[in-house]
Amino acid sequence: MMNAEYAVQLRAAAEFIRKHDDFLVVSHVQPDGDAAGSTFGVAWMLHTLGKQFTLINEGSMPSKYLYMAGPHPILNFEKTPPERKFAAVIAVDCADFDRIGKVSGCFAHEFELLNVDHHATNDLFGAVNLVRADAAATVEVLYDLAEEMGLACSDAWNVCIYSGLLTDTGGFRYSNTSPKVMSIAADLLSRGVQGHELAEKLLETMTFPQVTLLKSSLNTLCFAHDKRVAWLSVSSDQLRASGAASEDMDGLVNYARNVEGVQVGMLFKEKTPGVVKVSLRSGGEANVAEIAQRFGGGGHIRAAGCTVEGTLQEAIDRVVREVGSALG
Ligand SMILES: [Mn+2]
Repeated sequence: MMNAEYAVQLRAAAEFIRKHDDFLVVSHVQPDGDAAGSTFGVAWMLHTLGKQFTLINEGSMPSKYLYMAGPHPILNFEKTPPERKFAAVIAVDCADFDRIGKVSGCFAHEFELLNVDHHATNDLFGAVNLVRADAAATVEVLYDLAEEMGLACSDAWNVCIYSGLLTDTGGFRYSNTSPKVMSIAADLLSRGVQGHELAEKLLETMTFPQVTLLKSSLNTLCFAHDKRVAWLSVSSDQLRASGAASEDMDGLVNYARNVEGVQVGMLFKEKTPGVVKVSLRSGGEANVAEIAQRFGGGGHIRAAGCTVEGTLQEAIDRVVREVGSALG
């Protein structure tokens, strides 16, 4: 079932793409699999339509996603900012304008922006907005758009869409794994996508620095409050010694949260001496957004974050005490 408002958005988005040539396509800073899949997915759609386009992100696109790029290079704005401005912009997987980061510096004075996203908090910052909050991923919205435009999509595009679905649903495990997600995935598989290869590449394979970091961070696993609270920590020395990048810390917090009986799992990351970033995950009833707010942070009920000043141990002591009092 498609609501009438979304049908209007789809028509407007299709019209936006048809009427412009020469697009700038951008996703958010620190792109994930859905950001990458939707950036390159849009590129393949524009390629099929014979349009001009340039792909730019604020930082570098992680190399593990570049198999989706085909012949389309993606510029790193910080290293090679373009010398020209763009009047037609397509932003993908960005909940608000700030997520675009510095790339907005190459928008023309009077730019028109198509905002394609699936975040419930999207503030509709585009001239045209194509936002469906019950979509599991931005690539799911692109699938709708390709259908609306009657585009015959390439094998490479199918791979982009499947990759975004796979990563934003955690391998078809999270609560956003709807019947629609599974039917799109089934369609893509029937058109030849090798799902097991993408799962291996995106979800299973760990680099040597990642596994080194995992090994050293698991050594820090601690429990408190009747093992209802668990945490890991990563000092800046540990991160450096492993050779891992900061995005390699992303999934570590789950090792604390996934322990049976744990209600709040946390990861303490020393960013610079005296500054500690804390990721909080709730395994059940606990509202971690509320706990993060006590330290000036925020987030969702089951996933939140904050930044605490002090040494790693001081931050751990303060936050673990607060979590204990929140759990009662
Ligand atoms: Mn997404």
